[in-house]
This record gives sequence, structure tokens and C-alpha cells, in this order.
Amino acid sequence: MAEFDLVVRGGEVATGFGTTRYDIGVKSGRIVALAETLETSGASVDAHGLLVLPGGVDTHCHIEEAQPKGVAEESFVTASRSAFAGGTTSVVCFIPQWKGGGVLERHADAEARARKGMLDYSFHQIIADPTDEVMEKEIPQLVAKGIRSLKVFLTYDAVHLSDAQYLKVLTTARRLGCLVTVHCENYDAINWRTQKLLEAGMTAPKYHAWSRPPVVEREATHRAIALAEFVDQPIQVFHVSCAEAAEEIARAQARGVKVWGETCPQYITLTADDMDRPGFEGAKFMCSPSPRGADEHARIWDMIRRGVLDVVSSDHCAFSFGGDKGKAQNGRDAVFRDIPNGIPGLAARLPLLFSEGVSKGRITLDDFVRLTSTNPARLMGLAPRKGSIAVGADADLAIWDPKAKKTLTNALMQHVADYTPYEGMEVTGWPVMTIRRGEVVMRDGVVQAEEGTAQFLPRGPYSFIAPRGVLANDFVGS
Ligand code: DUC
Ligand code: ZN
Ligand code: ZN
Repeated sequence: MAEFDLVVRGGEVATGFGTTRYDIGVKSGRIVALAETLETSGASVDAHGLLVLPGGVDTHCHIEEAQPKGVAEESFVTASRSAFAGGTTSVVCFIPQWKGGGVLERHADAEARARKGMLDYSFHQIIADPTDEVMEKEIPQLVAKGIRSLKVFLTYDAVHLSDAQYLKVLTTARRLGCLVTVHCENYDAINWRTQKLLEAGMTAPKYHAWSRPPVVEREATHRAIALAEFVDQPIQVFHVSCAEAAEEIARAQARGVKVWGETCPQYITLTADDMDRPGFEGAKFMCSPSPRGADEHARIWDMIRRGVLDVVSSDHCAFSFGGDKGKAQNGRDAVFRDIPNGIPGLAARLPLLFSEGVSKGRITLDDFVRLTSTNPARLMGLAPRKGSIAVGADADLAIWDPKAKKTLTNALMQHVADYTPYEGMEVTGWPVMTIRRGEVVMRDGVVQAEEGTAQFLPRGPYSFIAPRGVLANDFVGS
């Protein structure tokens, strides 16, 4: 019997802390040997002249998520294809809660859907109604199942929390050892401004950005951090779109507060002007927070280089553009308020960041690996199984041709949506092979993986997100 099931030979292996040429030996889905040369009588992959990176870990994806009516269009099967096409091998997605409902009731359905895919996964539990029953009885059961992150929204009618409700989530998370992730935008300010815009007849997609300018995000980011600091609970601020919100994170980090910032490729490639395309076309770029002015891109890069923003996720949330199920579910002349927010980006995330970041010299290859794989895995408690190339880790690898040039098209994305907001963008650097737990699941854009092979990634307690133990007084009040 061969000592290895697979050997990846001769690639430049990027670990996030340096790049060295060596072979990787895989057995039973895990990395079991790293050496200058490994002999095998079994299968091998020739990676000479290519980069070998840990598979991407995308900790912010909306996949087959239950909605008030039905589920999101992207299934775990189509999402798996898209992820593998773009070099990603693990995701953390969402289980929603609606006001008046519980959380456990949704778990079996979400789990059954995810298991049908090919992509390893975990979930964030969205909390929209933190009743005593949910927080004291149901969340401990989810934690026992290995779900250790709670997601809260400070905006959106259906899910937003008051400050008191947010504090209740924070203190529950502190008690149970969970991370809290936060969508930071001011609910009342957005609703108030939206009303005024609509009354003035300013209804086109571009006014989405006008309804939620950076100050609205900055205020909520400040508040989210201040309240988390108040009760000493670590948080991650999701999808930071602008420097003024990131500055709030930087100031808190400088005080020692455990707050992390995530950004997404849309905030370094798209702009609010994209939503000003003719007719309904602008809806293709509509997400929240909104893409900002082009000058914001350089500021986001600065925040990435400073380490203030240390995770780049996709916030993949795919709606079709044609037909009447996705962006046009309320009609092609819907006012901006009634067009669903979200853009597809699962496959585009790594190529865009590699090209705009590494190929253009804005970040190093080590930075890229940490931002897209190592850091998200560590923050979400998926490390050391995911996010690194090390003995004992799952053999999840993305093999890159750093010189390959591609023009992004929707066909390359392999997602369910009928468009990509990145259509026509030129990238340098492309994943030519994706390996998931030792199995080649994508080669030259062709995805071959058996449906139903996804694995749930249970997350046990981990010290990285432990509270600091810094409170204004001895009263925790949970
Ligand atoms: N914003 C979100 O908060 N969630 C999904 C998509 C989006 O644009
Ligand atoms: Zn969000
Ligand atoms: Zn999201």
C-alpha cells in the first residue's frame, strides 16, 4: 500500500509566513508529511512553477439560506462548484432566525441542505429575537453541536436589534464562549433618509448608496464596539466598506479591545457609480454596506496593510438578475429600498484579491494567505484543521498559476446567478487546481466532486476569542 494517497510535488508552498519549495504528502484526507522530496508509488500532482496555497476559507457566505418565503437561489451544490472554481474549500454561512421564532427549529433543515454539497462548512447563527428561551436554552444546544458564532444586524427591518438586545447577545456569547459578528449600519438613520429620498422621487438603484453613506456605517461600528467593550465580549465587524468605519476599529484595537475587521473584494473594486448604470442594471452592484467612491479603495488597502482589517470574505449573496426571483422579485421598476441587497462573489474573491493585491504589489503573498485562509480559520475556531499547510491539517490546497491572465466572465464563476458584478475585469493569477481533503475537486476550471461529500466543521472552545477580563467593575450582568 502506498505510503501516501497523493503527493503534491515541487510547488512553491506559501504558508502565510514564507514560501518554500517542497512536497506535500497526503493520507486519508490530511497532510501527513512535508519534505524536500517525498517518494510515492501512488498518485501525484506536479506543481512545479506553481504556487501551493491553503484552500480558501470564506467565513461570510449566504448559501441556500432560508428567507421569509423559500430559500436563497444558491444551493450548497452550486456554491460548492463556485467555491472550488475559485480556490475556496471551506465556508461559514448562516442560519437565520425571524422575530417571534426560535433557532433550533431551523438547524436540521440547514444542516441537511449543507450536507448535500461538497464544500466543508459551519454556520453562524443569526439572532433576530434574543428571547430568554432562545438565549438560555437554545443557544447552549447549538454551541454543544459546535456552532460558536452569533451574527447580529444593527439594521434591516426583519432582523435588527436594539442596543439592549445586542447587549443580551453579547453577554450570552461571553458566557458560552462564542464570537459575535456584527453588521454595522444605523437602522433609524437609513430608514429616515430612505423615506426622504423616496418622497423626493429619488428611487433609482444609485440612491441605495445615498441612503447609507459612510457616516451611517461609522456610527454603528462605533456603537457596536463600545457596547462590546462595555461587557468585554470580542466581536468581528463584518464587511467594512470605508476608512472611517475602519478607523473606529483601529482606535479600539489600539486600546486593546478584541475587535476584528472584515472587508470584501467589492470594497476595493466596485464603486457607488456602478449602481448608476442605466435602468435596472445598477441593481447588479447593490449590496450593503454600499460600494463607496473610488478614492475609498486606497484607504481600505491601507487598513488591510495596517492589519486593522485582517479577513477578506466574499459576503457571497447571489440573486439572479433576469427573471422574477432574484433582484427583480419586486419588479424591474422597484424603488431601491425594495431591491434585495447582495452580490455573488464566492469564486471571484481569491482571484480579485490576488490580482489587485499580490500581482499589483499592494500586499505580499503571505498577506494574501493570511487574509483569505489562515486568519478567518483562526478567528472562527476552524484552525488548525483549516487555513494552513501543516502536518495534521486537512489537505485543502489551492494551486495557483500566478502569471495566468483571465478576463472574468459569469461562466468562470460557476455560481447560480446569471451575472457577475465583476464581468470584464482583468486578473493576473488564477487557481488551476483545488484539492479538498486530498481529493482533486477542480482542475483547469472543471469541477469534479461527488455531491453529498461536504463535512460539517464542529467548533469547540478556543482561546483566541476569550474575553480580556477587562470590565469597568466586577459586575458582568449576564
Ligand atoms: N448585505 C448583507 O448584510 N447581507 C447580505 C448581502 C448584503 O449585501
Ligand atoms: Zn451584513
Ligand atoms: Zn452578509
